[in-house]
Amino acid sequence: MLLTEDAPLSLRAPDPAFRRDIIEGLSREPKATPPIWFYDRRGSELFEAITDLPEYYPTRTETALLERHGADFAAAIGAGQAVVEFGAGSSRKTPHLLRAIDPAAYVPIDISGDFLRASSAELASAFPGLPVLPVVGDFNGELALPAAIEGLPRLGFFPGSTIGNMEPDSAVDLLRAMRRLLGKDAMLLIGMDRIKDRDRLVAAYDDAAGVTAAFNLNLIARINRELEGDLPLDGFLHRAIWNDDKARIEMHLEAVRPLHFHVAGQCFRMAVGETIHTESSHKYGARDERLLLRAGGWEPVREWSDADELFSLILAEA
Ligand code: AVJ
Repeated sequence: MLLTEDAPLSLRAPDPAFRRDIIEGLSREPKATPPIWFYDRRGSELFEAITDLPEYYPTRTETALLERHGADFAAAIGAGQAVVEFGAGSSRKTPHLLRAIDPAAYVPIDISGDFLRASSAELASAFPGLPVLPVVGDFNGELALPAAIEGLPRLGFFPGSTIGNMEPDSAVDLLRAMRRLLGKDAMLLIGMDRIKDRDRLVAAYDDAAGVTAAFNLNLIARINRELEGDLPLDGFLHRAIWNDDKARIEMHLEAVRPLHFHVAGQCFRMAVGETIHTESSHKYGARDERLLLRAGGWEPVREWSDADELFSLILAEA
């Protein structure tokens, strides 16, 4: 059963935070914009398409882990939890977890209201009797959990290696904020992407079909549409590079010629080869994962990984 507390915010109107972040990001040296702004309707669709690409191993590897280890989750987590999912998106992985642990409520949190409403309705019909309480919001900001889950034990669910988008200091801040939000007896099931062969990593973010390029370039189209921009779509190239020092894939939009454009009435210039850094996707070794969790106030208790150790799911306690 789908239970919405208030009329969800419509995010269709241009978001003042989008404008602020883009102007600030383009004014910076080097230029860098936050990855949350990829996910308008088209961006969310393109991300879904990315998850099906042959080169993009994280989604299918994590989904297989969730399918395979249901009995382990049931034993380690137990039934009757309020499952709070951060950045729920289309929630395609969630049914595997919910079937395994038989929770008392499901609270998906996502910044894209349209996507969240559609996926919550779908999930609610697949789990009749499970209260589904969507929250539209940015989990990097202040959030309140629905009153209806008060008193229930909580399991945070943060799949997809979304934590990898954050710089280590912000990742630690977010883990601590989750711990505060969920309470002192909570658990957290989190997905992290492993450090691996460089070519395999780069291919996952620069696929042959060009879907990731379209996803990156869609930010340009969105800026033009929502912020009265005049950035030339053919003035930018998609770049995916492995930064070994920081153990992360970086996505950039690189100017292919000298550019001069406007956003919300402000003027910007880029030299040939200059980039807008649009996303970082941090990768972790097994010890890095545990160190990050501990720094964020969570003690790892179990871990599941595939045979090739491409991806891991870690269960931690507050
Ligand atoms: C949604 C942040 C996990 O970093 O792999 C995929 C986003 N960007 N391809 C990732 C993404 C380009 C994805 N996360």
